[in-house]
Amino acid sequence: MTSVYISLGSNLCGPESQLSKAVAALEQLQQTRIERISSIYRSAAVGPGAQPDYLNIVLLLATNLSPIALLDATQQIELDQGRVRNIRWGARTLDIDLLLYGDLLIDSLRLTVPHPRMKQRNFVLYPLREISDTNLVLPDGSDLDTLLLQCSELDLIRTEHPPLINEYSPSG
Ligand code: A4P
Ligand code: MG
Repeated sequence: MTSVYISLGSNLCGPESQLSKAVAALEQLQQTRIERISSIYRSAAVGPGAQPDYLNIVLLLATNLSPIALLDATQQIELDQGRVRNIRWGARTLDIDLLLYGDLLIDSLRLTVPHPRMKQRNFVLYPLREISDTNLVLPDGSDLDTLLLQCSELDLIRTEHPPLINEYSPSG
């Protein structure tokens, strides 16, 4: 199985319940197991216009699905939860991004891995650090601890929400 990190974000229609529904759907994915799940982080929206704050989490999966099969599955979960694609970076019920797929570098029409914007985003890097045991090294040689030094934690709030699913919380 391959270790895959994904990020989930929501800023519409009850973000916390959107995230827990998505986690429940991911649990049902064939050939895939949820290994770790971060706390929920709140941050201001990066994107156009006035938007509600986002809630974000990062998950570690172990999967036998190919990258494209996993993208198909996660896009279906987005659609099932009422995701409408209109404005880039507009508000959304659910966004699932593939961050890292093992050590693969992917640059195809539908999929770029590592996710091209993950290195600048505190709402991705901090939860990623929370669920990784060691200093992760990305396929391009950059490492998570160095990326974190360059990425301000400002305005990122680790929330007190209970873990989405108890047995996946890193501490429990
Ligand atoms: N795609 C390519 N690579 C990937 C990948 N690694 N993972 C393609 C997932 N999808 C990938 O995505 C557009 C297309 O990207 C997909 O069809 C897929 O084939 P989308 O989800 O339809 O559109 P989008 O999310 O609006 O665009 P984009 O550029 O992916 O946005 P981001 O970078 O995902 O940013 N602010 C806060 N605080 N928290 C957030 O989570 N998220 C966004 C979305 C903006 N601002 C945010 C947050
Ligand atoms: Mg996206």
